[in-house]
Amino acid sequence: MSKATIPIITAFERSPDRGQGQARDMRVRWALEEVGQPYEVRLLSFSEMKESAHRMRHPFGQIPTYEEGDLALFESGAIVLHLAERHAGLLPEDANARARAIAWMFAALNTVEPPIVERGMAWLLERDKTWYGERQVILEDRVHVRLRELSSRLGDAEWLDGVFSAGDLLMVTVLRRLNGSGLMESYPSLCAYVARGEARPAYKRAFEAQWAVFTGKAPNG
Ligand SMILES: N[C@@H](CCC(=O)N[C@@H](CS)C(=O)NCC(=O)O)C(=O)O
Repeated sequence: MSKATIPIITAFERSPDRGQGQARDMRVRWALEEVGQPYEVRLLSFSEMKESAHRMRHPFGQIPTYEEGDLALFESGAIVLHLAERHAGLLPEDANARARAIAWMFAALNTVEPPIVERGMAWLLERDKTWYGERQVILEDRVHVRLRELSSRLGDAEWLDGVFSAGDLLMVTVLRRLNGSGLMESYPSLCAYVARGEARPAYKRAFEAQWAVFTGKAPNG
C-alpha cells in the first residue's frame, strides 16, 4: 500500500474507558499492527460522530471507521476481516482453517460479545433502578454461560483453532470488556488466553497508541 493510501481510522477523542483499550478502535489498531500496516487516526468528539460528515462514513454515527483510498468501511469486524484478507498473518492459508477462523470472528462478535455488552449497558444506564439487582443476576448468568462454553472449548490450547488468527484478536478484545467485572476470574484458561493476546507486541503497540490519545501524547491527539 503506498503512502497515498495510508488508511485512516476514527477513534474517540475522549474515550469513556479512560484509555483502557476497550473501545472498538483497539481491534482495528491491533489488526493494523499485526499486519504491519501504518495508519492515521481521526479523533472525533461525540457531537462530531453524529454529524453528517461522519455519518457518510458510519450510518450509525459511531467509531471505528476505516478509509483507504476510495474505500470507506464501518463495523470493527468487517474492518478486521478486510485487513486479514488483504494481508498475511491474520488468517490461515488453508481454506478450511481460514473458514473456521472467520467463524470464530463471528462467534466473538455475534455470540460472546452481545451478553457482555448487554451487562455493561445495564450497569451504565440502569444501575440506579430498583430492579437492577435482579436484572444484574440474569445478565451475569448469561455471560457465565458463554464464558463456561468458551473455556471448555479452548481447554489448554494457546489459541482457538491452531495458530493465532483474527478470530483470537476479536475474541480477546471482546473478553477484555469484562476487565474489572470479576466475572472472568473463575476461568483461569480464559484469563491466560487474554494475557497471551495482550502480550503480543502488536497488541502492546496498539494499546500504547490509544493510551497516548488518553494522555494527550498522541501525534494527532
Ligand atoms: N458493531 C459496531 C459497534 C460500534 C460501537 O458501538 N462503537 C462505540 C464505541 S466502541 C461507539 O461509537 N459508541 C458511541 C455511540 O454509539 O454513540 C462495531 O463493532 O464497530
